[in-house]
Amino acid sequence: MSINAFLFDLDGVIVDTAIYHYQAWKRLANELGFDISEEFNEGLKGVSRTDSLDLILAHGGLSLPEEKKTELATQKNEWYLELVSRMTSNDILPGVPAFFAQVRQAGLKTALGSVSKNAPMILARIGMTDAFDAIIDGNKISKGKPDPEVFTKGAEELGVSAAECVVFEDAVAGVEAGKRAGMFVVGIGTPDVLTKADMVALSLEKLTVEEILKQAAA
Ligand code: B16
Ligand code: MG
Repeated sequence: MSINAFLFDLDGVIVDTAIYHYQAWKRLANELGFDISEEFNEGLKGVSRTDSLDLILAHGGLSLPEEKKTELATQKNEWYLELVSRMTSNDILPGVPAFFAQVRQAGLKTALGSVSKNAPMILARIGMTDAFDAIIDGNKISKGKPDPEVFTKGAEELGVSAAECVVFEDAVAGVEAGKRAGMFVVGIGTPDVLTKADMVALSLEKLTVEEILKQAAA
Protein backbone atom coordinates (compact mmCIF):
# COMPACT_ATOMS: atom_id res chain seq x y z
CA MET A 1 0.00 0.00 0.00
CA SER A 2 1.48 3.37 -0.92
CA ILE A 3 1.50 6.47 1.29
CA ASN A 4 -1.14 9.04 0.31
CA ALA A 5 -1.55 11.24 3.38
CA PHE A 6 0.53 13.05 6.00
CA LEU A 7 -1.09 13.75 9.40
CA PHE A 8 0.52 16.45 11.54
CA ASP A 9 0.41 17.15 15.24
CA LEU A 10 0.30 20.90 15.97
CA ASP A 11 2.07 21.67 19.25
CA GLY A 12 5.78 20.98 18.82
CA VAL A 13 5.61 20.05 15.13
CA ILE A 14 4.10 23.06 13.32
CA VAL A 15 4.50 25.66 16.09
CA ASP A 16 6.24 25.65 19.44
CA THR A 17 3.19 26.11 21.62
CA ALA A 18 4.43 23.23 23.83
CA ILE A 19 6.56 25.76 25.72
CA TYR A 20 3.48 27.92 26.42
CA HIS A 21 1.47 24.93 27.69
CA TYR A 22 4.43 24.16 29.99
CA GLN A 23 4.70 27.74 31.26
CA ALA A 24 0.97 27.93 32.02
CA TRP A 25 0.89 24.56 33.81
CA LYS A 26 4.05 25.46 35.77
CA ARG A 27 2.44 28.71 36.90
CA LEU A 28 -0.63 26.79 38.05
CA ALA A 29 1.44 24.17 39.91
CA ASN A 30 3.48 26.95 41.58
CA GLU A 31 0.29 28.66 42.76
CA LEU A 32 -0.79 25.33 44.24
CA GLY A 33 2.51 25.11 46.13
CA PHE A 34 4.65 22.72 44.08
CA ASP A 35 6.65 22.64 40.85
CA ILE A 36 6.77 20.60 37.65
CA SER A 37 10.01 19.87 35.79
CA GLU A 38 10.63 19.85 32.05
CA GLU A 39 11.01 16.09 32.29
CA PHE A 40 7.58 15.75 33.91
CA ASN A 41 6.19 18.02 31.19
CA GLU A 42 7.26 15.50 28.50
CA GLY A 43 4.48 13.26 29.80
CA LEU A 44 1.91 16.05 29.36
CA LYS A 45 2.59 16.63 25.67
CA GLY A 46 -0.34 15.50 23.53
CA VAL A 47 -2.42 14.79 26.64
CA SER A 48 -5.80 16.56 26.91
CA ARG A 49 -6.33 19.55 29.22
CA THR A 50 -8.35 17.60 31.81
CA ASP A 51 -6.03 14.57 31.77
CA SER A 52 -3.00 16.90 32.10
CA LEU A 53 -4.55 18.55 35.15
CA ASP A 54 -5.21 15.14 36.75
CA LEU A 55 -1.56 14.15 36.22
CA ILE A 56 -0.33 17.46 37.68
CA LEU A 57 -2.56 17.26 40.76
CA ALA A 58 -1.46 13.66 41.38
CA HIS A 59 2.17 14.81 41.04
CA GLY A 60 1.54 17.46 43.73
CA GLY A 61 -0.31 14.95 45.92
CA LEU A 62 -3.59 16.89 45.65
CA SER A 63 -7.10 15.57 45.28
CA LEU A 64 -9.66 18.25 44.48
CA PRO A 65 -13.41 18.32 43.76
CA GLU A 66 -14.57 18.49 40.10
CA GLU A 67 -15.74 22.08 40.46
CA LYS A 68 -12.31 23.25 41.62
CA LYS A 69 -10.64 21.28 38.82
CA THR A 70 -12.83 22.97 36.19
CA GLU A 71 -11.83 26.33 37.66
CA LEU A 72 -8.11 25.46 37.54
CA ALA A 73 -8.31 24.14 33.96
CA THR A 74 -10.05 27.37 32.90
CA GLN A 75 -7.39 29.44 34.67
CA LYS A 76 -4.58 27.53 32.92
CA ASN A 77 -6.28 28.02 29.57
CA GLU A 78 -6.60 31.78 30.18
CA TRP A 79 -2.86 32.03 30.92
CA TYR A 80 -2.12 29.88 27.88
CA LEU A 81 -4.31 32.09 25.66
CA GLU A 82 -2.48 35.19 26.92
CA LEU A 83 0.81 33.59 25.85
CA VAL A 84 -0.39 32.49 22.39
CA SER A 85 -2.45 35.59 21.61
CA ARG A 86 0.58 37.36 20.17
CA MET A 87 1.58 34.50 17.86
CA THR A 88 1.98 35.23 14.14
CA SER A 89 3.32 33.38 11.11
CA ASN A 90 6.79 34.19 12.49
CA ASP A 91 6.15 31.49 15.10
CA ILE A 92 5.88 28.69 12.54
CA LEU A 93 8.77 26.29 13.23
CA PRO A 94 11.76 26.33 10.84
CA GLY A 95 11.37 24.22 7.72
CA VAL A 96 7.57 23.90 7.94
CA PRO A 97 6.61 26.07 4.90
CA ALA A 98 9.24 24.42 2.68
CA PHE A 99 8.17 20.96 3.84
CA PHE A 100 4.50 21.69 3.10
CA ALA A 101 5.47 22.87 -0.38
CA GLN A 102 7.14 19.47 -0.95
CA VAL A 103 4.06 17.68 0.41
CA ARG A 104 1.79 19.52 -2.04
CA GLN A 105 4.22 18.92 -4.89
CA ALA A 106 4.09 15.18 -4.12
CA GLY A 107 0.26 15.29 -4.29
CA LEU A 108 -0.21 14.03 -0.73
CA LYS A 109 -3.29 14.81 1.36
CA THR A 110 -2.79 16.58 4.69
CA ALA A 111 -4.62 16.57 8.02
CA LEU A 112 -4.08 18.20 11.39
CA GLY A 113 -4.29 15.78 14.32
CA SER A 114 -4.25 17.81 17.51
CA VAL A 115 -6.08 17.23 20.78
CA SER A 116 -5.98 20.98 21.50
CA LYS A 117 -9.32 22.79 21.58
CA ASN A 118 -7.37 25.93 20.69
CA ALA A 119 -5.94 24.45 17.48
CA PRO A 120 -8.30 26.24 15.00
CA MET A 121 -7.50 29.61 16.61
CA ILE A 122 -3.75 28.95 16.48
CA LEU A 123 -3.91 27.84 12.82
CA ALA A 124 -5.77 31.07 12.01
CA ARG A 125 -3.19 33.17 13.87
CA ILE A 126 -0.27 31.62 12.00
CA GLY A 127 -2.15 31.66 8.67
CA MET A 128 -2.08 27.90 8.10
CA THR A 129 -5.77 26.92 8.14
CA ASP A 130 -5.77 26.34 4.38
CA ALA A 131 -2.68 24.13 4.53
CA PHE A 132 -4.84 21.19 5.68
CA ASP A 133 -7.43 19.13 3.79
CA ALA A 134 -8.89 18.02 7.12
CA ILE A 135 -8.62 19.48 10.62
CA ILE A 136 -9.17 17.21 13.61
CA ASP A 137 -8.85 19.03 16.92
CA GLY A 138 -9.89 18.68 20.55
CA ASN A 139 -13.44 19.79 19.76
CA LYS A 140 -13.99 16.82 17.42
CA ILE A 141 -12.69 13.97 19.56
CA SER A 142 -13.61 12.41 22.87
CA LYS A 143 -10.31 10.70 23.71
CA GLY A 144 -6.89 12.39 23.86
CA LYS A 145 -3.58 10.82 22.83
CA PRO A 146 -2.34 8.07 23.36
CA ASP A 147 -5.78 6.97 22.13
CA PRO A 148 -5.59 6.73 18.32
CA GLU A 149 -8.96 8.51 17.77
CA VAL A 150 -7.49 11.82 16.54
CA PHE A 151 -5.49 10.13 13.77
CA THR A 152 -8.12 7.52 12.89
CA LYS A 153 -10.62 10.36 12.40
CA GLY A 154 -8.09 12.26 10.29
CA ALA A 155 -7.67 9.30 7.92
CA GLU A 156 -11.44 8.87 7.81
CA GLU A 157 -12.02 12.53 6.85
CA LEU A 158 -9.36 12.29 4.15
CA GLY A 159 -10.89 9.05 2.83
CA VAL A 160 -7.71 7.00 3.21
CA SER A 161 -6.79 3.86 5.16
CA ALA A 162 -4.36 3.84 8.12
CA ALA A 163 -1.73 2.06 6.02
CA GLU A 164 -1.68 5.04 3.63
CA CYS A 165 -0.84 7.53 6.43
CA VAL A 166 2.31 8.96 7.96
CA VAL A 167 2.01 10.74 11.33
CA PHE A 168 4.36 13.51 12.51
CA GLU A 169 4.55 13.75 16.31
CA ASP A 170 6.76 15.30 18.99
CA ALA A 171 5.05 13.69 21.99
CA VAL A 172 5.51 10.24 23.51
CA ALA A 173 1.70 9.95 23.82
CA GLY A 174 1.27 11.12 20.21
CA VAL A 175 3.76 8.62 18.80
CA GLU A 176 1.88 5.89 20.66
CA ALA A 177 -1.44 7.17 19.26
CA GLY A 178 -0.08 7.02 15.71
CA LYS A 179 1.26 3.50 16.18
CA ARG A 180 -2.02 2.34 17.74
CA ALA A 181 -3.82 3.80 14.70
CA GLY A 182 -1.66 1.48 12.55
CA MET A 183 0.32 4.30 10.89
CA PHE A 184 3.99 4.96 10.09
CA VAL A 185 5.21 7.50 12.66
CA VAL A 186 7.91 10.13 12.23
CA GLY A 187 9.03 11.38 15.65
CA ILE A 188 10.04 15.04 15.85
CA GLY A 189 12.59 15.17 18.66
CA THR A 190 15.20 12.69 19.87
CA PRO A 191 15.26 8.86 19.60
CA ASP A 192 15.96 8.40 23.33
CA VAL A 193 12.57 10.01 24.13
CA LEU A 194 10.51 8.93 21.09
CA THR A 195 11.50 5.28 21.31
CA LYS A 196 8.40 3.93 19.56
CA ALA A 197 8.66 6.11 16.43
CA ASP A 198 9.55 4.46 13.09
CA MET A 199 12.05 7.23 12.35
CA VAL A 200 13.10 10.38 14.23
CA ALA A 201 14.36 13.83 13.19
CA LEU A 202 14.96 17.01 15.18
CA SER A 203 12.52 19.04 13.06
CA LEU A 204 10.70 19.06 9.71
CA GLU A 205 13.64 21.15 8.48
CA LYS A 206 15.80 18.04 8.66
CA LEU A 207 13.45 15.93 6.53
CA THR A 208 12.51 15.48 2.88
CA VAL A 209 9.27 13.95 1.64
CA GLU A 210 11.26 11.62 -0.59
CA GLU A 211 13.24 10.21 2.35
CA ILE A 212 10.10 9.60 4.42
CA LEU A 213 8.27 7.86 1.58
CA LYS A 214 11.33 5.65 1.07
CA GLN A 215 11.51 4.72 4.77
CA ALA A 216 7.75 4.11 5.03
CA ALA A 217 7.89 1.74 2.06
CA ALA A 218 10.88 -0.19 3.44
P1 B16 B 1 -5.84 22.68 24.96
P2 B16 B 1 -1.29 18.52 20.37
C1 B16 B 1 -2.00 19.11 22.87
O1 B16 B 1 -1.87 19.46 21.52
C2 B16 B 1 -0.83 19.61 23.70
O2 B16 B 1 0.36 18.93 23.33
C3 B16 B 1 -1.10 19.37 25.17
O3 B16 B 1 -0.04 19.89 25.93
C4 B16 B 1 -2.41 20.07 25.56
O4 B16 B 1 -2.73 19.81 26.92
C5 B16 B 1 -3.53 19.54 24.66
O5 B16 B 1 -3.20 19.78 23.30
C6 B16 B 1 -4.86 20.23 24.95
O6 B16 B 1 -4.74 21.56 24.59
O7 B16 B 1 -5.75 22.91 26.42
O8 B16 B 1 -5.37 23.85 24.11
O9 B16 B 1 -7.17 22.14 24.51
O10 B16 B 1 0.12 18.21 20.78
O11 B16 B 1 -2.17 17.31 20.26
O12 B16 B 1 -1.35 19.42 19.15
MG1 MG C 1 2.66 17.89 20.10
